[in-house]
Amino acid sequence: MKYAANAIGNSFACEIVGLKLWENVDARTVDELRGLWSEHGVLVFRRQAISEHELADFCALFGPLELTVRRDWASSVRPEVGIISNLKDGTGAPIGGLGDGEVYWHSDQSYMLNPATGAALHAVEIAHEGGGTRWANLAMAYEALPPALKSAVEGKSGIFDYSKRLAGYKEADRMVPADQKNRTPPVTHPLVHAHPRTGRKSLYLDPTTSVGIVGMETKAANALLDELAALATQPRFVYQHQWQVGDTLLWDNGFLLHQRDPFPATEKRLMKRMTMILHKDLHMVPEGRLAEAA
Ligand SMILES: O=C(O)CCC(=O)C(=O)O
Repeated sequence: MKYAANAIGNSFACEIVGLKLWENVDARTVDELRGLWSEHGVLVFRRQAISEHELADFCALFGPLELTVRRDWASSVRPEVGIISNLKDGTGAPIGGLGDGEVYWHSDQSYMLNPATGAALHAVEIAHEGGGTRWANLAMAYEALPPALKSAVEGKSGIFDYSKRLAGYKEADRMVPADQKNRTPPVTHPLVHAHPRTGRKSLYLDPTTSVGIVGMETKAANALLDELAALATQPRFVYQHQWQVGDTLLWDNGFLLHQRDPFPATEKRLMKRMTMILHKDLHMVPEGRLAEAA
């Protein structure tokens, strides 16, 4: 299929021009897109007028779709689609999750043993003030680490705990039921991992869930994790997306963090969100162990 892949400004993100996601995307193109996704981390497809089924079917070309953990955020049309919005229905109940607040730098599912690392957002309604989303490239950050920091993280595993993220959430909207918490005991993932095909190395971090480093004293570990997160989210490693209605954006949580700015409650923002289980032989998927076994 014919399309162009253009770098967005000076950033690492890439815009794919010329594909209509509601048409059949052939296997060869999927393979090429997978390669571009692995290289760039963020792929942007603009002006996509697609239904939830078309969005879900496109995303499923890259890996099995995960049902959103928050069943109350799931679309009634296609349950794998999650609704991210501050809008309310006719009874005043939220139609989806995450409200209008800031969403701190994080990597989705870092607290899971086997995180589903593929993600997509499709913009249906956007905020005209605030509500911008940024991605930080942890492969670029790894490459730029001073040698002392590179050797400090080499061979180390971080400890990731969902309870930390929950403690940071202020809105009832973001609270997760106790049974979900019980299903997510602390896990470990290597702080450095490599792409299975290209060998490119990346950090794997999540400031909203990381609580330590295996075999390191907690205070020193957290100081190191804070230093790495501050370094990795410097503007030179960050792409800020300028949302337009119809944007469909894929990102890879295996080597990216993301963050969202708050926006005024008077704005109306509606995003459709997908999660894909990417295969570890094709993508950078962090290896997991239960923390108590580490
Ligand atoms: O609303 C956004 O732009 C980002 C939402 C987000 O952080 C997520 O879906 O994980």
